[in-house]
Amino acid sequence: MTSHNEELFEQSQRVIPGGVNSPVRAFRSVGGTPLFFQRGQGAYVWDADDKRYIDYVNSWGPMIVGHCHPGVVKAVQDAAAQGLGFGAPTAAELEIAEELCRILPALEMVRLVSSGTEATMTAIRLARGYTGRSRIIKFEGCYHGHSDGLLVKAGSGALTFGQPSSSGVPAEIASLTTVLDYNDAAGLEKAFAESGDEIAAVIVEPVAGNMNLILPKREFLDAMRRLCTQHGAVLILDEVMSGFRVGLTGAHGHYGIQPDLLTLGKVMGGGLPAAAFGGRADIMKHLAPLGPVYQAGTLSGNPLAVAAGLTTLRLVQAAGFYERLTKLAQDMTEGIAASAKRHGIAFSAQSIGSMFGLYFGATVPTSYAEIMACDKQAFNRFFHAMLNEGVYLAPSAFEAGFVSAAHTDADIEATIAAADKVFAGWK
Ligand code: KE4
Repeated sequence: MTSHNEELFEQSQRVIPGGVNSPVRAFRSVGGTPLFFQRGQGAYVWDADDKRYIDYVNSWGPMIVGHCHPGVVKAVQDAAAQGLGFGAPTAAELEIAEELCRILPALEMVRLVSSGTEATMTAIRLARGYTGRSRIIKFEGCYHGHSDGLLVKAGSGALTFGQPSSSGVPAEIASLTTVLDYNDAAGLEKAFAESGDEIAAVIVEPVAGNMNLILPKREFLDAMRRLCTQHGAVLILDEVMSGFRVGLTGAHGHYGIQPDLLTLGKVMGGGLPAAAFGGRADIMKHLAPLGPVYQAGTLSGNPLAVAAGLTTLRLVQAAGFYERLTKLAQDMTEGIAASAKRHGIAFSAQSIGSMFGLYFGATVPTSYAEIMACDKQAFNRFFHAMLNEGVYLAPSAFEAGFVSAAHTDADIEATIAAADKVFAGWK
């Protein structure tokens, strides 16, 4: 019998390029037919054939309290009853801005936008406007959304397609972006030694999640902070994914590194389109209408997205919230890795807070090159085998995974059991 996913995908491809509204959803990297989800509840999602999966994608990070959390749904419904959008300031936008600045000491001021791409694109423009310089530094495998200057050796969907740089990005734009190796402090020192006075900003995922999960080395983060300060460059920490996922104060709080600008998204919108950028007030005051750096957005601060985000931000501050998610992610990665070891399969895994990485390679990767040396085909085989067992992992070897507060110990045990069954039949 034809799957309804297949029918929907076949029809979607006639009117939507690739049948999807974001490339990584197309399953091109792992093969097969993408799943069309009809509903989510807690830790679970159901596809068009009404098959249930334990969800470790969490809509790519936002669903940290689980799908359809009653408090989030009610907040959105209550906001909707008052109006879907005004294009004017609302008290709720003030409330979420104050909450963000209270939770994250890196934020003296903050502005809301509707996507992580907008947040990072604007942070780069702001850094250029503030410094009067044009060059930016990013790191291979890091993904910061799809603005032109950042689609240069990007991660996530761009990396997944093996086309790290996008066509349509003028060479003149790409030439202003220097791409270095993640965790290579010496490379960063060299770049600043050569052209430190030209560098407007360094943008980095302080915990990388778009080439799979890569943790930063201490000397890498320290060099970045020291060199940006020394040369007057703006340090932008892109925590669109890691923010509120590594812990309440993100990767910058976990590692104790102070950015000049910070970008946020995903969790802070609770699944709806809300993102933000912020940081030092002396830089943020260069933004229109105060200063000469322009940025705008019809939907910025949308009341429904703010309601979902603010409710989520309150829920994640519950006592023990992150301790529990950290343990769930640790138990799962340790359980799956132990199973792979029992079955003699070259596999490793790690987690930080509610994020995790699964790798078909004997040791946990610490760089883009080590990620690329992992067995992608083995991951793809594992992905589909786990899907058959009712476990939905990210449909790409180049993505981090996520647990939510709705996942239970039983879900983790079921996931480990599914992996053990898959590994038992691996040879
Ligand atoms: P959006 O424009 O997709 O809201 O955010 C872009 C972005 C910026 N910075 C980081 C660190 C990000 O992870 C992202 C988006 N992440 C991907 C998943 N790896 C979004 C999924 C997709 O592209 O469909």
